[in-house]
Amino acid sequence: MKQFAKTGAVLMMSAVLMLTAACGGGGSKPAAGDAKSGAAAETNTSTAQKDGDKKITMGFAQVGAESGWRTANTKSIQEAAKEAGVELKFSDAQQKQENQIKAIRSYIAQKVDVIAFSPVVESGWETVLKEAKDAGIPVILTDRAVDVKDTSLYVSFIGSDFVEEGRKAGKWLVDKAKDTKEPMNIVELQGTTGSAPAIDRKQGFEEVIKENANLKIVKSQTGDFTRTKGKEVMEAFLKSSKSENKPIHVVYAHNDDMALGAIQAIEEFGLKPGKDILIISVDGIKDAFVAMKDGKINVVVECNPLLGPQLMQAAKDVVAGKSLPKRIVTKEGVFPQETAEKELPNRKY
Ligand code: GZL
Repeated sequence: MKQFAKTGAVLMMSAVLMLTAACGGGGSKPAAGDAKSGAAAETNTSTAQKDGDKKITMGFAQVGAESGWRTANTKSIQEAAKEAGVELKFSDAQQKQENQIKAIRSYIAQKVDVIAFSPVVESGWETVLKEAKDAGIPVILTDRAVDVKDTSLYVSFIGSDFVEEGRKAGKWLVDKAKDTKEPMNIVELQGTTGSAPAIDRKQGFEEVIKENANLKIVKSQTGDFTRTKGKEVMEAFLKSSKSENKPIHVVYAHNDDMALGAIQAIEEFGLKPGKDILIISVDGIKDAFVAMKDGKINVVVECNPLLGPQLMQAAKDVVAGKSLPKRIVTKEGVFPQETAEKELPNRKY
């Protein structure tokens, strides 16, 4: 996300109005990629011709299906494509960069009108993005950013400000700890190593908690954004906390799926999540709101996956030759435990 600190051209768009349009018909779950050949399976969502416009063909290379957030993001993109009359070619890279690169190359070969993708990690994209540019195919980034010197390699980046999400998580904890003098040991479940959300959520959180010397990250490890790995890593944290006689007071999970895995580990260890150990999470999937209602998660920082309508509008604009802001930031909130019951019925993912 380093590049965006420089461009500065951030357009705050109210995502809620445009994004609620995304909810509607059912999108099919993408076929899982073929990990052996590395050729991620492609699914085509055919669409009816809309009011005489030339039908746009979009190639979308998705990260994978690693979390509830990702599933909602995929659904939003597929529903919005149908709604917008966009012919969608979709691939699931199973969280492997080489599969995303293969999918982008296949879209270039098929001469699609526009390519969009959520880069699984920040680096290693220059070559394939240059191939798309040389082929005259515009690229729109959604959800996660790339770290490239030449920002002309993509038209726009639509997604959250992950550093700000980390700051929001840190601010909640600093406020929670303001009246205690006791040290609070924090364990961090990081997202996918090298991914923009993992790098930036860590940066934002650390930037804020350094205000309070009692708040210390004592262990930090990737759980790759999945429940399974989140549980495994938390089990290891709990075991070493016992052997080192160093209590864990807070879990900061970079997404809800890892937080929910950590909750299982904490309960199996005989402790009460949300009470013996505070849980801070990011995303805002329904299961996290249920866990908050049950007192097991203390706060969730929202990260909105419903990017489909904004993406389709951006694709139409870029194919029509309109210029796009380099950075489109999605709006999102913070939900402490006490708001969960009231907010739960409003959750769309
Ligand atoms: C964030 C997105 C992250 C989510 C995770 O925009 O890239 O990836 O926080 C998902 O749940 O796996």
